[in-house]
Amino acid sequence: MIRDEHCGALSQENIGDSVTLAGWVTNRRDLGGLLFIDLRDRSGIIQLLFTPDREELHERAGDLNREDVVKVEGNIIERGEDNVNPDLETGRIEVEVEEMEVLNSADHLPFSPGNGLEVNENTRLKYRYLDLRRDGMRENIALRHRTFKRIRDYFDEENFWEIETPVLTKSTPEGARDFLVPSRLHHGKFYALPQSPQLFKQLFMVSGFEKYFQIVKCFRDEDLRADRQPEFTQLDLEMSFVDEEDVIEVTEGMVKRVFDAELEPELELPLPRMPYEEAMNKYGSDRPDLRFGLELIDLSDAVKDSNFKIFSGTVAGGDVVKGLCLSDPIDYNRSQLDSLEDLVKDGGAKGLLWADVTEEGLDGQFTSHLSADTEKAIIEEFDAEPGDLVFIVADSRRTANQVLGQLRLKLAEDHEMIPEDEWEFVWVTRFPLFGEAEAGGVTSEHHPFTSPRKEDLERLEEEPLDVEARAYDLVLNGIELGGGSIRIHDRDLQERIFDVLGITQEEAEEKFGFFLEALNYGAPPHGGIALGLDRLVMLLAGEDSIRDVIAFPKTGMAQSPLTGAPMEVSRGQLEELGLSVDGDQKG
Ligand code: AMO
Repeated sequence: MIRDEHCGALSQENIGDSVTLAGWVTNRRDLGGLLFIDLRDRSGIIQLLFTPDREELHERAGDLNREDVVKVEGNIIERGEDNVNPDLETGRIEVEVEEMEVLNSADHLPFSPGNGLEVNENTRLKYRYLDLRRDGMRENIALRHRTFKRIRDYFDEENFWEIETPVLTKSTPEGARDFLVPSRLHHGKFYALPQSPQLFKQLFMVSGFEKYFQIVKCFRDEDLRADRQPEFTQLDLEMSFVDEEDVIEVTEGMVKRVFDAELEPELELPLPRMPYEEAMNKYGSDRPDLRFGLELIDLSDAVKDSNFKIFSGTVAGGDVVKGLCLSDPIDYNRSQLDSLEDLVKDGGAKGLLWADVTEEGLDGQFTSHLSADTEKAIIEEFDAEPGDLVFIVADSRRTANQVLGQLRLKLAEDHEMIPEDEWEFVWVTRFPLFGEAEAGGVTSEHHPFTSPRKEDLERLEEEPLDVEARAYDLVLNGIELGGGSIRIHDRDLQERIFDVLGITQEEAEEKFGFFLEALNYGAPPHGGIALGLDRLVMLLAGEDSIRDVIAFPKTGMAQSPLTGAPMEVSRGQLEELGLSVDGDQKG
């Protein structure tokens, strides 16, 4: 062994010990001949002391550069009372160095890990291995490791088996584009990288494995955001002979294990639940952030007879008038209010009305059109006080909820209403099975293998939008952590669902024939869930982006500044694959 101790593991108990350490030169201070160097390894930092009486050693230490890799031998001594560093775990001791060997010297670095945060993210990602030397990143990666370990231990105790599923596979419909891999042996054919192991885990249930889990990479070619990466990690699980409650219970146990190990206070189970419809109506989102109120208020009843046509006409047409009431509003100027209106217009709403609440009633551009009674009814419905600011949207229920949901988040941010260090979990339940597809017809809210509620089976074809799914999503602080469902285990029902989705029998056969056939050979009732582990660790770490908890993430443009991926390939490689690419190729 090159060393016999780790820097961060030493304490006053080691005073008098002679130790051999190895690590990186972090800081150097020259105090009138006494030379101090902070030596860092993964476990932490310890101060090295070079005294001038060891002249040659002292001189060599003076020549060290930041991030040089060195090995030192010396004795642990107590620091003088004046030299104690309370910010450092090892701040009461130091190593009086007797020998030093430079194991490798470092060139001038593109940035120093110590101030990595001031560097732009592209540079950090290009030199990610240096960025990972930062305390914050190292802690995040360590937290990720601890969390994965706890999850594995938990599911092992719960009798689950971790089983891998193929990465070169066939498309699984999770609503994103597939990443494709061309086949060399079969020109013109492609593997798809899995968007999730959905069908394979269901096949495990047909195999009789009963309880499966996997920490697994998934791949989705979709627009990236702070909480989305093209490759990300799921905790995927599936169970046989279960209903919703069983899956929810085992998931909650895992979440509790993981959170209690890192955070206070202890998580109380069961976690709260909210039907989808309530989430949409009150918060305008199926992933409501419950750390603050600011609920959406339905004014339709209060304004249905108003002489203001925008209100009465909207309600008469079957649409809704809804709004938000803000207490202690900041002093928005006109252009800020206009940009709030742009926000809701970008979301598809026709417009946004706003008014101040005064002792006399409402005061806004549109309020001269309102009778005193309507004003009073609106104020009552909002439970508003003088000084409040109200925002109102008249639109289809879907649009009104959606844009007010976005406005709610924006107003909460502007007013710093979102407390940090609060953990508001909620299971969103009773999802619709289908939503309206943009191109007409319906599309799956989750995925097409989700089971409808038994009671709704007879209206599957006639009123698909009213069919409820046996699905549940786990939401934390407004972020969707995971989603799952009880599945269809009956081939006829699965085919009916494909039919409602407009997937022809031939298409279904071509895409999922292998799976449909499996349903013929004794498929047990089953269900499961998948959680986004990058998101879970991001929340535990208090970060805003999953990039900060992934060792080598992609940029928002799905590129790796480190490796240069994606990259062009040689003509030879393309030919082998039977492919050609438009435009110039490197030869
Ligand atoms: P779903 O598509 O909801 O369900 O995915 C489960 C969870 O995975 C996370 N997630 C992502 N994280 C980072 N980047 C992404 N691009 C990304 N996409 C999804 C989210 C999400 O809640 N097979 C089903 C699960 C099931 O039914 O069992 C599935 O994949 O946290």
